[in-house]
Amino acid sequence: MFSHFVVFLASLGLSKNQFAHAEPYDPSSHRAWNFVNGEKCGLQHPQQRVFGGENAVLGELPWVVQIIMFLGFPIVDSRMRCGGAIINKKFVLTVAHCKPSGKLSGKIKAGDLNRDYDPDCDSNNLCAPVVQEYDIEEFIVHPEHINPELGKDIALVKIRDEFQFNDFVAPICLEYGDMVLEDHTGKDAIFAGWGKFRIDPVTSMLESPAVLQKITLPIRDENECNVSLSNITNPAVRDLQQVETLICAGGFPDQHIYHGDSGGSLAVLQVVGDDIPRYFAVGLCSLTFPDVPRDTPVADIFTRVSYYLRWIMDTIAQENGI
Ligand SMILES: *[C@@H]1O[C@H](CO)[C@@H](O)[C@H](O)[C@H]1NC(C)=O
Ligand SMILES: CC(=O)N[C@H]1CO[C@H](CO)[C@@H](O)[C@@H]1O
Repeated sequence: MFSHFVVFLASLGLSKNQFAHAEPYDPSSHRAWNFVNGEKCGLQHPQQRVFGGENAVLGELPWVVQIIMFLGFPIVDSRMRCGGAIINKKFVLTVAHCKPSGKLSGKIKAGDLNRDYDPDCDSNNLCAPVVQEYDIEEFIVHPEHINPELGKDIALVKIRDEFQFNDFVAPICLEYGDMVLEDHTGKDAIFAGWGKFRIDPVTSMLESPAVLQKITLPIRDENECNVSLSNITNPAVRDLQQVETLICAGGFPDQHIYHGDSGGSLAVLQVVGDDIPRYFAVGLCSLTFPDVPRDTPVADIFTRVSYYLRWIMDTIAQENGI
């Protein structure tokens, strides 16, 4: 599963004090609050339990979407594919470096499980509705984003039309209240994507899965994040990082994330008050290290969503004219 966008900037001409100090933000009193965290956010609707294995099942991760790039025709190179998470009927949360550039255009696909079949059916012959595909109306990148190695790697994708919510297409929740102050260290998070996921033993080529893959990744502490940052090759870029705006996860030998998973969300199951447990988007896959040898694993770097909640809410408010 995966992503990797290491961009070398020869000279940046930036210094650390040019970045405004960011802080986590509680969005629950924002004027756009009723546009997110709908009644059905962060719930799983598994149609059938599967024990063991990494294949996701129908309805298990209904917020997961693919961002497919087109150059007239769909691009098959997994480095040109990304993931994202539905947060309401019009918006997907992803990373800025997934924005289609040049002559590329993008589309959003929701409600998919096995890319080779549509509709997807389980072994009991229970089928999901057909996959929903939408044109992108606007790909809104965080205004201070320059490149993924510098952080602020976050974006909102506004689709034309609206997602039709059902058990297989539904939003993830955004953190609110005291949750935005938690660093989540030590918790298990789930991550899912159709990125490259294994090396074919015969051809030694990296293979992409047909079925959405899920993986449980432990959230690491800040020190582990610093170790990951130390693996960024360009020192000028590395030293400008603000570790508190990142969240690091995984990095054990069998937990590599590969090309094609950028933008996917790291989801943590939380209970707030007397509500039922729901999945919340705490991170977005930004920088991974697929070339680091597996015996010196390095945790993958995600954008910490809680630092950008004010921007997310302001953008949704603006797009809704409120
Ligand atoms: C991580 O690095 C930053 C910047 O160098 C530093 O301020 C912070 O104390 C480090 N954190 C840990 C846990 O070592
Ligand atoms: C490939 C690479 O640079 N790996 C380094 C990542 O950072 C750790 C800790 O600083 C080093 O031990 C690795 O060699």
